[in-house]
Amino acid sequence: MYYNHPPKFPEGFLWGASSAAWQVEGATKEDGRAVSVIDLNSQTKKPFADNSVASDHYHHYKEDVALMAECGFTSYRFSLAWPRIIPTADGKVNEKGIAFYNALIDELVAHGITPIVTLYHYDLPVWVDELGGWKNRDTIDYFEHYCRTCFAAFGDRVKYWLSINEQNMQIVYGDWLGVSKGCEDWFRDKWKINHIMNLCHAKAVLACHELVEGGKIGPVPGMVPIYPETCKPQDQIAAMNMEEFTEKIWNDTYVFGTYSNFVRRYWAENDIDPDIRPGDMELIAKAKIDFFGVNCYRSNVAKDCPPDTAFTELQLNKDGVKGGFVYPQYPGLYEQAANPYVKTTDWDWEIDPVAMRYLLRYMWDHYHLPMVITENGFGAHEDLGADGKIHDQARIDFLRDQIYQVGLAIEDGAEVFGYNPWSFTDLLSTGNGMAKRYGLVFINTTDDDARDLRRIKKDSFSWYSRLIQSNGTIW
Ligand code: BGP
Repeated sequence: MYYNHPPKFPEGFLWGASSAAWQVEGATKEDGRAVSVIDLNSQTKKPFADNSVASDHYHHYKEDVALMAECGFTSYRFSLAWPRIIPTADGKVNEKGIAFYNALIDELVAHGITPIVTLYHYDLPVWVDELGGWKNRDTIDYFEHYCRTCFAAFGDRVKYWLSINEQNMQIVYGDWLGVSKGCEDWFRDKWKINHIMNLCHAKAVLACHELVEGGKIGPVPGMVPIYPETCKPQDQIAAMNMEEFTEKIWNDTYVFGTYSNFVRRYWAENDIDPDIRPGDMELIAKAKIDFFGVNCYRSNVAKDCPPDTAFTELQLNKDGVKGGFVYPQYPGLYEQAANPYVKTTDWDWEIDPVAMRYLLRYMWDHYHLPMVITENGFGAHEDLGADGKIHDQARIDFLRDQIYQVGLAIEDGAEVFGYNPWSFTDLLSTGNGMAKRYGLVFINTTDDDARDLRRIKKDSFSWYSRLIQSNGTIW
């Protein structure tokens, strides 16, 4: 529907930004933090990025929160590091880890900023991995102990919790995110791992409702809205297949507490046993989520891929030179294709604000649950200009157009209570270190040179601040 007025955001809408512990904190060897698998995994990527420094938020958190307050934030979405809180296999709580997050949360609350806290954002402690990691059902108990520790320590001030960041992407991109390490038959093993993750998620939901008074919790799917390439009927089925295999299977289980007929048929056809044991489905069904955290950066296109098509493996653009992405072909399921109607970033990510409106309406129509945007943003090559500043007009354009579409989705009836783009400060990209920056605040550091880690507000910081002050009415 077209409206004859700009969209309006509800009073009390949460405006903030987002981060994850291993990408922003640094201090990986300080105050008892253990090593995580993502520390090791990211060191295999190029350019090499040293997680031990990252944005050094661990030592700059007060300055960072002061900047958030200056920008006008009313929320901040960040993650807790499991290896900082439970660094050893004996399950002993690291009080210095608790103290750091207590200080951060207190600082946020003192500035009127609502914390939105992710329990797990890829940083599996190496000690858990050595005991079998996501392949081992004991991990469910380790994870529950970690979650209960967090709820008990921070639940008096943190009321919005997020369970697992992008479980779907961890399964879809198992190799890229290091989850498939050690699996002999990833094609089948991933469904066992996924089931264990679903049980971990369920334990977190139940423990949150038990331990946190007034606590709300939801998952964080990584969402990429999918269009059929044409109105050819087979393209529509291909788009539905892609939607199932990249996101819908996960969301349906979170909300309906079952595995859909679609995925059960797929498992049967492909001789896949996800190792569902007695009591598992009852546990999953009991864990009712309160809302969805939604990560969305781009959109995709799918087209028909008949069974006699050759298999082509997906290749991510890993260096930020346009054209590096290889569209995959999955015979009998779907093929991915380029979208001639949208522009792309240097990493070939589609710049598609309308996808945001489509996604929020799609999620609302399917699940009727409130949503908070936990990630959305523009990754770019950036460094200080001759004037010592960052003029990131492209990011301002990106955010403005995306936020406008969030507003339209709200006008359309979707319940959305906050917007937290990725990211507040520059931080390590999952695969590209500091070479791919997302922040509203520049961090003066690079992959090769730690520099002085100075915080420098980009043009987008001032623009976003004005937008927040107007509750989303300046364009
Ligand atoms: C999401 C992750 C984030 C973040 C973001 C951007 O999928 O939850 O951790 O990294 O993607 O991705 P990248 O850093 O690869 O550009």
